Amino acid sequence: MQNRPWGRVQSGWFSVLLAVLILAGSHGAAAESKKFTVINVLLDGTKIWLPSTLVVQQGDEVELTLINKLDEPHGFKIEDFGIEEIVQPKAQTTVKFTAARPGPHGYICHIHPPHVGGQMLVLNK
Ligand SMILES: [Cu+2]
Repeated sequence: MQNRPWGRVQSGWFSVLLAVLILAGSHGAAAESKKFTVINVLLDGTKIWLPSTLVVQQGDEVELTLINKLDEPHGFKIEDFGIEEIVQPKAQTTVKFTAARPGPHGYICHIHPPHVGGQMLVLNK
């Protein structure tokens, strides 16, 4: 009679432990999906895509939501990944790609050279 509750508790913990191990295993093995929001703002008279640095792991599936808060179209280009978008005023767009190549990959507004961009840093797996 008294062994039954113990049996239940132990198998309960075992299930939790098993689930944690399975989750931990899949977490480490599969490429992750990384989502970021990148916003175009005017700061002291300078147009800037923020944040200025994004960090991902090589092989990650990257999803960027590009938001343009300003009154004219702006570009977002990551040449190394073949990304070249125009984001309309007060609008947003989403781009998806795989961060296949490690290293720093700059992003710019390709229609306004003074417009400040940033970099996506892809870490080696
Ligand atoms: Cu621009």
